[in-house]
Amino acid sequence: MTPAHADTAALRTVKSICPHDCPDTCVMTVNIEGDRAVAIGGDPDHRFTQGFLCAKVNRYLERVYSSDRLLHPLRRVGKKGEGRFERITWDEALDTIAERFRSIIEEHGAQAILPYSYAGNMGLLSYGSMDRRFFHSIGASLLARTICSSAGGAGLRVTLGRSVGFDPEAIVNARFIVAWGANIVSSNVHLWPFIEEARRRGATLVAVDPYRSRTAEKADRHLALRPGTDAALALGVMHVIFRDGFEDRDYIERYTLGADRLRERASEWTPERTAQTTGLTADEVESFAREYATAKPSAIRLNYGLNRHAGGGMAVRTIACLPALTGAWRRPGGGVLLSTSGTFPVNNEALERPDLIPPGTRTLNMSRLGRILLDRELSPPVKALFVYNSNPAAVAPEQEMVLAGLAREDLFTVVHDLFRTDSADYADIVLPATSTLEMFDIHKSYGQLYVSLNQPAIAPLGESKPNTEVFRLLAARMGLDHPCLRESDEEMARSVFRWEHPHMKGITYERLEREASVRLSVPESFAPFAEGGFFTPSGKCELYAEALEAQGLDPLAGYTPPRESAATAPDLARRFPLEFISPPAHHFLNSTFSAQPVFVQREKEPSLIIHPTDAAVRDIRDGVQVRVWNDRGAFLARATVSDAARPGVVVGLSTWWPKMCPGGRNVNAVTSQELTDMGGGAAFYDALVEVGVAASAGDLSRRAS
Ligand SMILES: Nc1nc2c(c(=O)[nH]1)N[C@H]1C(S)=C(S)[C@@H](COP(=O)(O)OP(=O)(O)OC[C@H]3O[C@@H](n4cnc5c(=O)[nH]c(N)nc54)[C@H](O)[C@@H]3O)O[C@H]1N2
Ligand SMILES: Nc1nc2c(c(=O)[nH]1)N[C@H]1C(S)=C(S)[C@@H](COP(=O)(O)OP(=O)(O)OC[C@H]3O[C@@H](n4cnc5c(=O)[nH]c(N)nc54)[C@H](O)[C@@H]3O)O[C@H]1N2
Ligand SMILES: [Mo]
Repeated sequence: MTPAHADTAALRTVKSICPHDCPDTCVMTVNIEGDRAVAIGGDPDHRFTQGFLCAKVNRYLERVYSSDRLLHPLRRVGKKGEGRFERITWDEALDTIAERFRSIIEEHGAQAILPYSYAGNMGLLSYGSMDRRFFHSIGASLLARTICSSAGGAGLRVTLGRSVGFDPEAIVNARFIVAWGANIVSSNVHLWPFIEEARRRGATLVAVDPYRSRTAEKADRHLALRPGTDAALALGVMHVIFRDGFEDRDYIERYTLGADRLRERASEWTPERTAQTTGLTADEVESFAREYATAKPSAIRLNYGLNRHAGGGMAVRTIACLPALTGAWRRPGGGVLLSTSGTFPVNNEALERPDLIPPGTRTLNMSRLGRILLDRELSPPVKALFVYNSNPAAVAPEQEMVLAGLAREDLFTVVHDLFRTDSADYADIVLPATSTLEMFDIHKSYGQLYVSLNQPAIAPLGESKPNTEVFRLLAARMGLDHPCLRESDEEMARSVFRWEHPHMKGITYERLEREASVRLSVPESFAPFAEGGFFTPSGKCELYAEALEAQGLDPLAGYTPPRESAATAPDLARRFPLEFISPPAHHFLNSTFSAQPVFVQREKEPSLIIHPTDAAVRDIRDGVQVRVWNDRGAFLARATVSDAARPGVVVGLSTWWPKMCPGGRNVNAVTSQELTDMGGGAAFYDALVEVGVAASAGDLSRRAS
């Protein structure tokens, strides 16, 4: 045995970066024996990861080495959706795709091709680099990536100017913390130790959530408001702030725009009116407002739960006005945090090459995939769909339409994934993807402030390939000759950031190679708007924003009610009286991990949490199978009768793979393709339903009697 060989056979530890759609972007330590990863953990030296991983990624090696992994390209031999395939070579797969793309371009034009991707892998290269360059070069339709955060992002940007918030590590300084539409324990668990530290120092934690989530359970108080009424609560808080003189006049005068108008609007939102709209009591509103306004500083951790409503953009915007009124931004740990991603100086122009987009190219909204695929007027129609980093058959709204669209015989579909998802079952060609341990990438984060480099820990399993390589190969196969289509991953990674930006001071590519993860060059106790400096056109926190006026929207922060609720759609609510929300299950991440046996075992089966009062009038006992339906569709679930759901609200934890659900449909059977007020986002949690005991197991159709 040569010494070199002895070396590789020995146990070594490398660092990898978790690429999943989560604010934490963890640094993992991976033990390798020979060519195999044998253990995984959180990097103890990383200040945000703090040596532990979440419930899901702790079991990551079971995912990497799963016998269900796709290891070579496949061609469909059965009917669409049936899931019967035969093995083919990469050459055959690439030739088939290139040939079909060419003939579709010839017959219908390149815009008949639609990429469909989201955040299955959040590495900057995997999320969007060579893929974008490729689709831009051929002139494919553009995809508006709206399925997650675009409403809240738009609301935040119009108010603060950028997706920037308080430094999450500084939350230890907060005296009052609001988890607002944020189930931190499940979906941002690495913030939790910082919150615990703040609580040890005396902070109070309040959860604002229609559902008693794991976070609400652990909080000091829980405000279980009606879904989609968050902005009303924020206005009620403002009412108390102005009425009782809790505002920071100096901060308001120097650093905000439109405070007088907002004060006037808030004056109408008495605690009584706020209580009526939100379903809270006036006392709850009063004491929440007082505590929020007088604790110094107060921190609001927003997450995307409250942006999945018709008024989601406005909800985030109105809440984001609060810290400017109380001056909470003055101190580290004060303010709001929805996303840190705007703190990273990413060079999107270099990465995605939008300059290659042919002028006039149309943009299609991913949150309307069902409509797009079934639209007979669309010209040109979508004739080819290339799905990667996403599982639309499970996660896109109005599932009946999505599946009917995917089942179209004249649609050519490619799916690139690690597993045979429901979406893959509808594909003509399935391509195997690498896991993060098998690839190279570079990362920012949307919930912390570290730049991270992921170097391959092990070789790709089977014939799997990373996203960048697939599009590099396809570009070559189609004879595209732009030099940017030949760049290596390392070349792209070297141009991913504006390295000269002050936040990158002292950070180099070589340093990332050595250290894997480095904190942005921002002060230790970082208070981004302590002295104003908002990124808006006026440089102020825009309580009143002319930019919105120009879009025909209400320029003043306010309240946009839900589209589907008893107050706003009384006729609909008579037929479908229950408000339905479908937040993430603790052991799933969207639909990633939803087929991994250990997590299926823990989540057991699709469930519907229903309040005892709502259950009683429907004769629903704990543990029976129920049917949940509206005019868009139906799904089946096991009833959990519990006051964890507030009266009038039912909760279906998501996202199961439809093919693993009884009846073959999941929560998205009843969600809608209507969009949010800002950002063209999906309004998953804006849905009225009715629930009844199911006729028989697996029967989706209406109850027989
Ligand atoms: N374990 C796990 N972690 C995840 C994810 C996952 O699926 N699983 N998803 C990742 C993704 S894609 C994202 S975008 C992020 C954020 O993902 P989010 O889906 O925002 O995750 P949560 O933080 O669980 O926030 C949802 C919370 O908002 C509540 N909610 C629903 N409607 C309303 C409302 O109208 N008002 C208020 N105040 N609350 C409401 C829900 O009951 C739930 O407890 O997390 C990421 N992290
Ligand atoms: N009802 C309801 N629906 C929802 C939500 C909800 O709360 N309720 N949440 C919404 C939100 S916030 C989001 S972000 C979307 C998420 O929607 P998606 O981004 O579609 O997320 P996933 O369902 O996790 O699917 C990601 C897929 O990418 C694959 N993948 C992972 N890494 C790679 C890679 O490197 N290359 C390739 N090619 N594939 C990879 C995974 O195996 C997985 O199958 O869902 C939305 N849908
Ligand atoms: Mo998301």
